[in-house]
Amino acid sequence: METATLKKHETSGEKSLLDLFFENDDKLLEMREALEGFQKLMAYYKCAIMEIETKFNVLNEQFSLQHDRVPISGMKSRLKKPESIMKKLITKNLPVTFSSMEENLHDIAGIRIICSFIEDVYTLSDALISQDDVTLIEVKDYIKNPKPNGYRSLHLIVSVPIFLLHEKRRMKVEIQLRTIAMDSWAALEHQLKYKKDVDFSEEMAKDLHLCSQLSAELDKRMDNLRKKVNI
Ligand code: 0O2
Repeated sequence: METATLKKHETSGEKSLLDLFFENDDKLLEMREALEGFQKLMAYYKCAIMEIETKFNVLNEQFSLQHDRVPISGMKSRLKKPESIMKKLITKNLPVTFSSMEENLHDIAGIRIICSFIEDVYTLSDALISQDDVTLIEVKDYIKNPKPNGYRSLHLIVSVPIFLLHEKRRMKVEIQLRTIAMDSWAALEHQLKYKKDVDFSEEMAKDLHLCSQLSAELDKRMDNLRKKVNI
């Protein structure tokens, strides 16, 4: 199988990637250093995600001991893809460098916390930002002030220390806290929005907005019930 692939490659006249690399040793070295630098930076962001995840797991555990229920119904994390990082820097007319990535992009590491009730969103965010190693950089409260399309969530940008073998670094993480209802709306809206061959009419946008209002009503009523059963 390998021989067949090699033969095809040889006869096509296409240059081997290895030949391209070794044509210019300096370039190869630069490329390798850049790749290693990128992988290292992404590993630091991954560590920051782990730190924040641990903090939320601890809060979830402690809350469950006090209230006999868990405030976190789900947690998802992701590292932004290299092509999305590049696209964002270029679109914002920013230098495409590692320092520019760290300085200007706040959502390379992202965590989404799905909460049971609306009050849990604020309980957890208050508990997190009051921790003395967490620095709050920015808050966007799209629950109190939803986006015009109806999007609701609480966004926090924080920095958190990660402890490496010989150094301590602060890394930024974007945290999105939302209820199950907010998450369902956002997931469906995302699917509808990214169906590129469908024109999103004004009427459909209105409908989507109405769905967001209904989901806000659902959150409110559920939270009222929670208060009544006192959990
Ligand atoms: P992904 O793949 O989720 O990361 P900024 O990042 O600050 O330059 P912006 O729009 O001011 O841009 O940031 P904001 O408002 O904090 O929103 C960033 C993220 O929130 C988005 O990430 C989405 O995850 C989510 N979000 C914001 N608005 C909407 C919305 O209308 N619908 C849905 N479904 N999600 C939304 P990315 O970068 O888009 O992508």
